[in-house]
Amino acid sequence: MKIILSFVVVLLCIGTLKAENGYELWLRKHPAKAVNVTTSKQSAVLDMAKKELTEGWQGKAGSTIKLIVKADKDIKGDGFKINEGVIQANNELGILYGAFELLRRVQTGETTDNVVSNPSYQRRVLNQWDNLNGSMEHGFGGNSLFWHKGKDSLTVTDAERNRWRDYARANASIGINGSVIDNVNASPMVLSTPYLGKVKEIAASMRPYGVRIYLAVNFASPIKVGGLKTADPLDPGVIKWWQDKAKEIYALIPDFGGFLVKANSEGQPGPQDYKRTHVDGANMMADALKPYGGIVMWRAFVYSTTDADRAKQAYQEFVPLDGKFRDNVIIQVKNGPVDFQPREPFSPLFGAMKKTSVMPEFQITQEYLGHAIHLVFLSSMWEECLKSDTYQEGEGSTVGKVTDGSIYPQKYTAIAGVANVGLDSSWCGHPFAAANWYAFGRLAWNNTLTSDQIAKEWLVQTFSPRETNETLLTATTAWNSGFLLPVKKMMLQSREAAVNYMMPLGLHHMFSAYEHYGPGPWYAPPRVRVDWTPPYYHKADAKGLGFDRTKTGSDAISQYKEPLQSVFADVNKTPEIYLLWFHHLPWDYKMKSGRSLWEELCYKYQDGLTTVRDFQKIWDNAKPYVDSQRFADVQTRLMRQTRDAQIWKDGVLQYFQTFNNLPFPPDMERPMTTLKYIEATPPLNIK
Ligand code: GCW
Repeated sequence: MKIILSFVVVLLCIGTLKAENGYELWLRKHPAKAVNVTTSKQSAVLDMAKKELTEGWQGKAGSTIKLIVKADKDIKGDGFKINEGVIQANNELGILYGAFELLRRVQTGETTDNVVSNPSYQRRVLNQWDNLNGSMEHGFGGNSLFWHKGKDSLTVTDAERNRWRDYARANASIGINGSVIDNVNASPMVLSTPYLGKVKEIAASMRPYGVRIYLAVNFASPIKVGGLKTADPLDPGVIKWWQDKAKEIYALIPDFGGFLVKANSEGQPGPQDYKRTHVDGANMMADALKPYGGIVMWRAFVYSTTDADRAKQAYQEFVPLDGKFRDNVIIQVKNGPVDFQPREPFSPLFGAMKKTSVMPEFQITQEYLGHAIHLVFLSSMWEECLKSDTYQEGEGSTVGKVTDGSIYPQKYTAIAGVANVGLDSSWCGHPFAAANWYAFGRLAWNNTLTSDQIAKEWLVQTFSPRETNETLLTATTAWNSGFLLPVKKMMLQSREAAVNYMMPLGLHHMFSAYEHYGPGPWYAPPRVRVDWTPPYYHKADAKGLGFDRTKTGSDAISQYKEPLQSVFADVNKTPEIYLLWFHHLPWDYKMKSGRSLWEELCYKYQDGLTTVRDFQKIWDNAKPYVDSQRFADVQTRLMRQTRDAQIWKDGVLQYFQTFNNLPFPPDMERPMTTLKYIEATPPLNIK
């Protein structure tokens, strides 16, 4: 009987699932139940919390919820407590976060009593790589939300204000409280007075949701905008220029967050242009912002061709500067030592700078993970990084703990995510890419959450049936087993699948030069700097494969604290997921599975491809539970992902065969296209 009922209910659902474009994200409206929300006082933020609860309540009809702003020793920063219908926080923003959490808990069926929730990081910041002409660097969710070209580029419309408010609301719902609204490859123009006028407008739209504005700034701004002859950080004129600029900004935007700086990196100007150090540059800006409580997020993403191993350079440059930065400078470090690859070990800078605030930088936009075409849930990758043990202060000194203030005293703690959000109606392009935005926010709030939990929360909020009447609730069992469990499993497998079909076993940076999408392990034109070409990283030759980073090679392993150094030094102890990151090994090297390295590689690629093919089946089976628009959208993208996984496998393996001349294992699927064809085909991501 139950089964029949579930079936009927599913059929009912199918009939009523209206097309959705994804604009509502994880905040989809359901018919609300009656609720009585009381507040200890009146304010704009509390009114918003009240509105969210009243319009989104799905708990018991007639419940009462009290919102109380009152300090409590268990509540830190903008954290909150939820217990027996009361949300308590130190400040109003905490109440807003508590309201979103309560709604989520009701929806996901989690406890709503005895909840104490404090943020892992004080500053939870998106980095928009938005250019002032409206394009986005590696953005796949459409053009910039903030900037566009044309003579009206600085006039602000109501439609824009509404969109910014919706963006801020989505961020607030997951605890994100900051946004850097321009690209780290920054245009000096953003600091010009007309542009600051627009920044003021953007800040005003986001302020009610507690999302502060930050700007990425160009180090040469005093020359380009100020008309000075130099940008030398020790020059009194330059110092004064930044002080005046800070004063101008804070007069417009009193809660301005601060600056993000990419200096002396990939051709950007910086203090080294004047024979000064990162400390000179960062401290000069920090001093200018200090009177107003602003911070400087100074990126450690630096490398040049002078060292034989790019993976070592950030550490080499920054560790000697430890302890010299002002307390309102935070060094922003990418999760891995090279560059947002599908898999890297954690950056050795984490935990190594003991007297300086350090913040992780993750990449939400899928520059190296299939753009908005591949379904890849990045939470697994960030969880892996945050839980990696640096051993810097003994066992348990995870990346999470050495950056969130629990091991080292840091005046400011922060975390950044390079955003995947743009003007598309679905915000991020791929419907599942929104899960990565969501996951970043949730991990920034609680860096010990599991990806399993995050995937579940996101799926329930993003796809659960909107109906809430009793009969339809009996659909839950069918929905759980027919949709939630298989689709969650797919999400949780997706990052490993991408690693497998792109670059398994510690391989990295094997992308084609075109937009870092398809395979290009062969790409090495004579005049391109070597550290921008894949052979620099995979080092394939007739004998073997991989980058020797042990003592016999670049010795990058010496940047890791014991016992990790010894683990990575020893090929038998190195986890196989990092094998070719640390070692150059013969093609016939015996793997733990008993296979040779070559065979294992073949099977990994095969595994990645097969897993993605299975994703197509999982998604097709989920059809009854998804509206037609989102269903078809994901289905089409999965088709392309599967084709691309095939091309990755065929391209990379046939390329390696040109070195090793080895046959494919007997039971492995044969390629569908020749290497020659793949090399000559235009980049995969171009339709
Ligand atoms: O991964 C590289 C990207 C660049 C980016 C750079 C960075 C914004 O290919 O486009 O520039 O990293 O993080 O600064």
